[in-house]
Amino acid sequence: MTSQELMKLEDQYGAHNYHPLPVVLSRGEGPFMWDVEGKKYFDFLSAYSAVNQGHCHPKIVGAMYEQAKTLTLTSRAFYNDALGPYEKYMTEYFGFDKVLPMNTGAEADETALKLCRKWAYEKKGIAANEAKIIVCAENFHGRTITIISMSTDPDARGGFGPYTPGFVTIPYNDLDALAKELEDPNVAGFLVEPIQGEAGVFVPDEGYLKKAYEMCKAKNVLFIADEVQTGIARTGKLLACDHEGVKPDILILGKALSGGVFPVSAVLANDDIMLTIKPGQHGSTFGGNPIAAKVAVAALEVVKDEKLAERAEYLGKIFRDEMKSIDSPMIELVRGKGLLNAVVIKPANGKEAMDVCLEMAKNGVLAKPTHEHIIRFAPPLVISEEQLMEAVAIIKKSILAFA
Ligand code: IF1
Repeated sequence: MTSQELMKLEDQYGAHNYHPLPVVLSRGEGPFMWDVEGKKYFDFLSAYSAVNQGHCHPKIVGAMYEQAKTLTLTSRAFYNDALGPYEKYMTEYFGFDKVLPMNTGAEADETALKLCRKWAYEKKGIAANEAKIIVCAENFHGRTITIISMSTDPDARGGFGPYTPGFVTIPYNDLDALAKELEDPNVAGFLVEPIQGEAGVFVPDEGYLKKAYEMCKAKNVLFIADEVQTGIARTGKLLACDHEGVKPDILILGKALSGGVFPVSAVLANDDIMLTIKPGQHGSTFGGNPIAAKVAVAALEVVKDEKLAERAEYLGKIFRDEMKSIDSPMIELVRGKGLLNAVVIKPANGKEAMDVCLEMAKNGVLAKPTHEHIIRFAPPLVISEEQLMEAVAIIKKSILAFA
């Protein structure tokens, strides 16, 4: 079938909850994807940072294939022989006592919220149903009812009420606002993205995370980091929190934990927090399944073996310098960390970010606008310097096409 026919099928039979770029992809390898007509593209979205290890990484896909032939799912009603070794590997890798395996990022965020509340009642001594969790404006943590209850985005939350109570919203990157809310003894946790992804790759001031962490500690409040998008080497360190030497009380991971081959998410914490959830109080049919366990170990090994954090750090600097050097009035601002970057586009001659993305797609680079005027650039971290420069040339050419 042609791209046109396939897009028509989605339009006719699929819910209209997305507005994709008109490109129909059928194959991926490393930093590249191909459409059904055989046109080759650089992937500069990486499935929102799920494919950090590159498309169809042979080691990760191999692990999945081997396990899929052997045992796929037992549920947690029984033990399986892949989960324990994964949990040991995972906790040692990130330096926590325990891991709770889930599937999607939203589920892992929900898990972290439940864990925080349980800890609040059992350890902090907050009265039943009084616990509050501080969240940031413009956050993105997923799509469930509770998570959209924490959102300030009218598209994400509008029309889906009534909302889950128990959240307090403060502006991102605002320590004074945090200090004020931390005065409330019923506050149990502070949930934060180390860099706000959906908000347009908003990087907070240097020292923000460190100071916020210390302020939480002083008030016996859990610092909960949503590293679903920023984690696993994307920003130039294994975790974005590592840039400031912060070790969260609760760490949330997803996306690239599987290299994008399979939904795998996780929540990490130490025993004093994690063991407040007892058997029967939380779980999931698929969480901790043997395929996920094997895939996640392989995906994390690739991150270390191929030094993806170091690559992201090095290539990110080059990328931002190249973007800043483009001589076009459309480039308003370039920001990011590692290979999680954004270019803020100033509309010119009636052309805006979406037009730039369509022009880039035509020329062989796939990226997506967010918030109308921001383009996110986040290639797989396995991209070589030479390939990056090739893509940079395409991006430049596409932006200059509107000069
Ligand atoms: C979509 C955005 C990115 C996340 C953080 C949890 C989740 C996400 C920090 C939930 C998910 C996604 C989901 C995707 C688009 C995307 C996104 F633009 F919406 F904000 F990446 F920037 N925490 N982010 O970024 O994980 O349940 O989806 O596995 O289409 O909704 P999930």
